[in-house]
Amino acid sequence: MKKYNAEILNFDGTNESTSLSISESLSYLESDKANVVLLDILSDTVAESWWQDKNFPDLNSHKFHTSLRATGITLGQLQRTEGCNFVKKMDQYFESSKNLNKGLKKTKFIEFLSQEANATTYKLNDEREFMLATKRSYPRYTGDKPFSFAPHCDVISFARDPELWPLEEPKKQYGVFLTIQGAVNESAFTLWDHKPASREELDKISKEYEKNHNVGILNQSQSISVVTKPGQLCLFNSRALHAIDKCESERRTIGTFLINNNGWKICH
Ligand SMILES: O=C(O)CCC(=O)C(=O)O
Repeated sequence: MKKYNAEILNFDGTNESTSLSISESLSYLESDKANVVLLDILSDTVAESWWQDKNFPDLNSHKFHTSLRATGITLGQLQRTEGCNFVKKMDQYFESSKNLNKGLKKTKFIEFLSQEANATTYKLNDEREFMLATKRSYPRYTGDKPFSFAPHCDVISFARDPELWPLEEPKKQYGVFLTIQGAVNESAFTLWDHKPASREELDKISKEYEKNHNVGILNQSQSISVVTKPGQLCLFNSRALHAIDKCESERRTIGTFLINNNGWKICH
């Protein structure tokens, strides 16, 4: 497997420059030998061409994270749905994934992860596959909150309606995003050493942030803040809280999640 210039970052402040493949990077994360891995996989011009790929759908405003635009319905949106709306929303999600994945499978980003992580599409059953990836755009943010993407975590089992949610907790889940363009103010990606235990805790943290523009527990947690460069792939444990600093000009990324469930599976 191809190796890339790599930076390993840890909550205790230790960093190491080395060279790693995607599979090795995932193993480092799984064994807690790394908390964040950065890989220089592309030049900025090639990264831009991956963004321009016609197989991605158009960007839309994000329903819950309003200072973010993304392509397609994401699992996070589905996880917030409760009660009688849930079945309808789930049907919509899987219908849209089925349609969008036809194109997404042909994107360079998904071809790359499929080959280099030996990853396949995560499926609920033969009929229902999870969406593969999104493009994300953070437009210039002029509000008074510190983040363009508020502190959150991505855990496939964290649904608000656990009775209806069809997924058990998988063993591991990692976020993977490719930076296409940074913001002028060098807004960073921050990962905190705090993993909410439940959806309820995550919702409480989100409410606290909305109210106070600050989250108490994060002030006491170790963290890693990094300004990712165009063409750089960032891999991290998405169960830990993470956020994107306020962007004073547009920032763009392409990303998804990898789940270790008898081999790496892609879902978003
Ligand atoms: O794509 C990004 O900029 C941020 C990644 C992130 O926060 C996520 O994937 O949950």
